[in-house]
Amino acid sequence: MAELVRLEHVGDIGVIIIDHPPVNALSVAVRERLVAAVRALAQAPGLRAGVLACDGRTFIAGADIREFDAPPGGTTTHDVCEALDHSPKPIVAAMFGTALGGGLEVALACHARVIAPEGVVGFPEVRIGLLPGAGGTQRLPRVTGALVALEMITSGRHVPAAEALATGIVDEVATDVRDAAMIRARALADAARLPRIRDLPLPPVNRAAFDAALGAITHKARGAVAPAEAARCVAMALDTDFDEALQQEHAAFQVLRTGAQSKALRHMFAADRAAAKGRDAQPWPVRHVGIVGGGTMGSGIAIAMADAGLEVTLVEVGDAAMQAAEARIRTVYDRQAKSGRLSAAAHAARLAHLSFATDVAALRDTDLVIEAIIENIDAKQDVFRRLSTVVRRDTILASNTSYLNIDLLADVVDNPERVLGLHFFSPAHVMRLLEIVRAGRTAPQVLATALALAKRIRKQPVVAGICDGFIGNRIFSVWRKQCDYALEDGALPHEVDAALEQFGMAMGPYAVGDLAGLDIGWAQRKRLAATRDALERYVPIADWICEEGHFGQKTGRGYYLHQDSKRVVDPEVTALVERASAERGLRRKPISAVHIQTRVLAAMVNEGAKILAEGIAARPSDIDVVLVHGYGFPSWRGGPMHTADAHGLGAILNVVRSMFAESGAGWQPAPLLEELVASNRDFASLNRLG
Ligand code: T1G
Repeated sequence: MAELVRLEHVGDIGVIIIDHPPVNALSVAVRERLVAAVRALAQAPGLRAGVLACDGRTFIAGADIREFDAPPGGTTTHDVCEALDHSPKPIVAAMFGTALGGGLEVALACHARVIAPEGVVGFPEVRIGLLPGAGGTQRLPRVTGALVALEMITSGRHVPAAEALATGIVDEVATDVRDAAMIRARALADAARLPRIRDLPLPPVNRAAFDAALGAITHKARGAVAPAEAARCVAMALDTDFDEALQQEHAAFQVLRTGAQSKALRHMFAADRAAAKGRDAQPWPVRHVGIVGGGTMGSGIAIAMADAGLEVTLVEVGDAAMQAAEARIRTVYDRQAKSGRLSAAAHAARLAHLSFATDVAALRDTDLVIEAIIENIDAKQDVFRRLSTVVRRDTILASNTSYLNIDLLADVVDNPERVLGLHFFSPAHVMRLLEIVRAGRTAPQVLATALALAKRIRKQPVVAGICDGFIGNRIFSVWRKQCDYALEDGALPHEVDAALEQFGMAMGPYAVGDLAGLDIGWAQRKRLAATRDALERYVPIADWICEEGHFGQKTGRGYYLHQDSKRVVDPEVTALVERASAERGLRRKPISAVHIQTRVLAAMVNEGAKILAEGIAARPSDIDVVLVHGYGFPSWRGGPMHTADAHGLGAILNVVRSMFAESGAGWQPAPLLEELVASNRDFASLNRLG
């Protein structure tokens, strides 16, 4: 096995090289060897200076996340920074790829930094519920200023090389970073200079701006604790001795590392990657994507594909619809260009990837076609029939349907193995979740191709089996019922929304419904009316609102009155809610936020257990990924299945049993949930098997 860390003599420069694939993460073993290499460099008579470099695809991408569950021990990243701080010879970091977290902290403890043009730096720790725990909150402000450091550390964002140079994080951008770093190291040795960031005075701070930024962080964090803790540490740079501040930063890091939120966010880090893992099959190349249907979804999908540099041909029925689709897409790109998010060159490149047609014959040489027309199985089957006479036999045919049976589409084409579902979430060029729906005959290579495409278009994929609503919409339709029951029992829409926003959701279900349009759900309920279990408790409030022609924001009224882009309580809806209670013979009583939160969670988990037992989802963490990336479930809780484990499955099962006693049909406890409780296991034990 290649050496994890080696010291190479290149003339009078010692090049310390880390080789720890895949991302040169700082494991304990790497850290130990890194300290030894820094000391060996110091003692090597023929070496005047050093370079810290990495083999492989990136400079150090941070501490090894897999070690955070183990008790701390061994050489820490702080020890590495201390060794660099005390090096008698200048050491220059040669950065490229993603120099993140502990990797950036180590680089900041070097005497200078060179980065490759496509390299990025950043402190993403808050995204896994942590904070930079090896001096990042104290060194970064000394080069960028406290306000810039506060934003970078509490947002966790990646900072491109040019910005890193402009803010003083790096000293040089160079194509051959190792070479440039050696030149810079030799120059420091010649000048007998050992510049250390810890010795720099903090640049002047606009206290009012800093305090205002501090105040905004907690609100933006929506229940996540790490950003505020990280901010508190950055604030120490203003008035606390460096070494004292390092002690306090390290203590704060340890508290977060062992806390529930970081455990949940580290679970999500692993869950996202498990869901995206390809199977053994080799993916096919995808260069040219066809899209049938240029409405909101089709246009959004076209943008997502063009953003990834794919050729896109969008087909609509007739010139008017085609031009409307083109205008819809151009509007998005023009807005991005106007806001500065898209350069003129990138704007032009994206539009150059897009072509529009009114005949599916234009899709002849596509590698994949995604149908995104109305949610009507007959219309979709027609499209698939026509496509299979036009495209190659190995062109993958996908439907963006959110609940229809993909097998019925595979039935009407030759070579049904190439058919699957690609369920995007609106707006498709923004929302990260992509449900890849595996049909009964979908070939492994087709599934592998979809997973590879998801990574390319920066989507978070989850493979789902076929059922009504796949994973996300099926669970959404179930826990929404618990919210409707709460309305009949005594709550009002804004109270239910407030309870779930307090739980950490971005928006409550009634506010989301008004935003997305209530007519979509209404059409679906009417579609399912004939098959609905007559014994199921059915709440008619949403139907009553829709029967008034109130579909939410787009009509100015839904669950709320929408005035000047504000949501206000609608007394007529309150009257409808009270009427529903009366017609069910219920005496309304106050419903607590905890009651609503617990019922919603139990409903999600119980349906999730049924989905697992039916093989619709491969593992519980896939369900967490769907709810977090597609439905606003707070990531710092780790998704419903992880939250249930933390809650205790026995307690969840008791709530499900009381829901079944109260509301009957549809609320039977899932056998898998009962089995896990009986055998004292949790959903995490199933993730390890998945
Ligand atoms: N530790 C261990 N493994 C890691 C890792 C890490 N930090 N980062 C990535 N991997 C694995 C990942 O699990 C996957 O493995 C493979 O690398 C490719 O990752 C001390 C406390 C670097 C931008 O938070 O953001 O430093 O599944 O699929 O899309 O104060 O990975 O193939 O077996 O994501 O090209 C701070 C987290 C840690 C960076 C690459 N650092 N990683 O993205 O590939 S805390 C982070 C990422 C810290 C200090 C603090 C991304 C990436 P496998 P990938 P990618």
